[in-house]
Amino acid sequence: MLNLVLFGPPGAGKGTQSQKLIEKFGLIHLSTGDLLRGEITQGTELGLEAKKLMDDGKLVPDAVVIGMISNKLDANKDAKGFIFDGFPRTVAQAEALDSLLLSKQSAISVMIALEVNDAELEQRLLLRGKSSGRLDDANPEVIRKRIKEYNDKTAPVAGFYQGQNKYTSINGIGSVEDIFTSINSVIATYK
Ligand code: B4P
Repeated sequence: MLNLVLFGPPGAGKGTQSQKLIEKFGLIHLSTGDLLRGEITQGTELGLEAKKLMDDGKLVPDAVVIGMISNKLDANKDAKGFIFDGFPRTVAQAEALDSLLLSKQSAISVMIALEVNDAELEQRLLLRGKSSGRLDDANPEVIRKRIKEYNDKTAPVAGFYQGQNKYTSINGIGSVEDIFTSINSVIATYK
């Protein structure tokens, strides 16, 4: 089973590269951001709670996202593998993911981190905000708060996978195709 964690700050290109990886490897794409936005669109109680936090650039509680991922793993028992996009975002989420996969006799194959500087992130997200309608992409102050949340709570997750010798970082600046080629080179060494 090929289980990839795509890692990086908001706007690093995780969602963009995930789309290409799904096509190539036939993996199931699990994006906690997309799942949360789906709850918001449906107007569920969970979605209403999550929206307040997301619009303010904050992370949603661990228990909420871990529960969503657990349900999706159960619903896709025959998958060839998964791309975890935007999850895990805290060390507690990474530990929970390991336990969930272990209970299914599986494990993360590799974490691939996309390295992009803050100025480029801000520019990309503001650009996306013009067409996406996402409130968290529209305001530079909220974008900076998201990057701070990433540095405070999410960046330590890299150390978690480094400890398991499963961490690789690549340059996330350049054309989408060139970055995809770099990701494929990493995957080739873990397949
Ligand atoms: P996400 O939906 O995960 O949003 P993101 O990090 O902003 O998106 P992503 O990184 O995938 O976007 P991409 O770079 O592809 O999270 C949103 C919010 O949900 C979080 O702030 C949090 O509140 C909540 N949340 C989600 N998961 C959570 C969790 N596990 N725990 C707690 N809370 C959670 O794209 C960005 C832009 O860059 C696009 O416009 C794209 O076209 C562009 N781009 C991509 N590659 C490029 C390149 N090479 N060059 C130029 N532009 C590029």
